[in-house]
Amino acid sequence: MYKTAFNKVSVVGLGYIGLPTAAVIASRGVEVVGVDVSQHAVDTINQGKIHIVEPDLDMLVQSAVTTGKLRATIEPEPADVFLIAVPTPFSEGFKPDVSYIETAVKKIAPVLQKGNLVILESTSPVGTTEKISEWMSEIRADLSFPHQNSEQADIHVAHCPERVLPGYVIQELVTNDRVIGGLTPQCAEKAKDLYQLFVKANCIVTDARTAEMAKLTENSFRDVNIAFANELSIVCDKLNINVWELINLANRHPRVNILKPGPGVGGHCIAVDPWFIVDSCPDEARLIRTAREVNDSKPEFVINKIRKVAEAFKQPKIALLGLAFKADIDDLRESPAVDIAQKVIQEKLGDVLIVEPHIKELPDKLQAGHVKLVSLVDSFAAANVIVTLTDHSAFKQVKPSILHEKVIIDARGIWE
Ligand code: SAJ
Repeated sequence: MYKTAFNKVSVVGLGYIGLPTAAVIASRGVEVVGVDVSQHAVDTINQGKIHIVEPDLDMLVQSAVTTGKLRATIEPEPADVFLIAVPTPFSEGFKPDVSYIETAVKKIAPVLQKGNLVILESTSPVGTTEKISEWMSEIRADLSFPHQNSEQADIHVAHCPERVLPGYVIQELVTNDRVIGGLTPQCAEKAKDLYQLFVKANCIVTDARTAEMAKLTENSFRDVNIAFANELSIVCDKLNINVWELINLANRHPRVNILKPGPGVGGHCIAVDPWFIVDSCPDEARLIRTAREVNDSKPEFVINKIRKVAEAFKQPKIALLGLAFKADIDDLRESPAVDIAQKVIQEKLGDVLIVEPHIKELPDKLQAGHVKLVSLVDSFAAANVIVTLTDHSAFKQVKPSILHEKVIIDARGIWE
């Protein structure tokens, strides 16, 4: 058991970040109340089960619920800390949509009490933490907030962006350093006390705007580097050079470390967050915008390859290997592989065999007469064209001798 000034923590948003965070805090002996708009999520968690897929999360939630340290509700209730972990997608024209944050903040405002700490974990455009302080003050004129009253405020407000990698969330929640940005230095120190309950790595304090930008920078750095690899793959295709061999060779230089080209960048973070910087500084963030455009153009490049290859067959049978947005997970959200499959199906480029070992049924948008979800073995038995869209470990086991009998579009470089 840990000694702490926080007796009760409320986690608002029980998704991929909120639920693991709630369970980890509860595992440290603190009472945690999770709040979510989904009755299904709330009911599932209260039964000690989980509604999302993440290794080891089921055991952690089950134990936290069984010991009475974690429960979920629809309506917020008073607590010492409110930790907001709701989605921040983009809307029309790649504009950040902070409406989930605004709704969450306006829901907790009525139950706030003097001395409370409010932490925003959602990835957010610069300036959002100041805004949540303002939104709360509009509803609670009886309390003072850090944007008005600096260090003397009744409520403390900080931003501590989540940085965990899907598939490794439970481990990274504890082992990753945390950047904690307060609206005032005292806000940051208070938030640091909370994270030190469960983070074994460094908790580094800064101001809220820098913390917001740090998170956007991390994902933009990755996006720009993947875009470099993707652009190289397009250049090499034109110059008739094997990009995988090229990258291997270039990476032998002690200061070169090129990432992997692929069919595009998926998921709900790296393909989204750079737009938040572009939206704030459209004239300045030129490289960041171009990287997004390069990565977003990659699915069409792969579809073009499939079109060309399919034309050569009387009866093209196209096996698409992988739908998930990255290796060894079941997450199909914002996956370029799904977009590519959808286009191949819509354009009726041939019979389509989809191999995705992590799902049992095809998503609705990929259901069509000439499409089947099959095993890897069956796909190789039937298809004349094989396209790799996700680098699942299972696909790496294919014997090279079988590959010679097929036309291969290895967009992930699995067999290179
Ligand atoms: N990808 C490539 N080539 C590569 C690496 C990745 O094409 O060399 C593709 C993947 O296939 C995938 C996409 O990029 O489609 C993103 O995958 P990822 O593994 O790079 O990242 P995410 O989106 O799963 O998680 C990222 C992480 N951020 C960084 O690594 C900087 C994670 O730490 C963040 O917490 C997460 O975003 C988030 O929630 O923001």
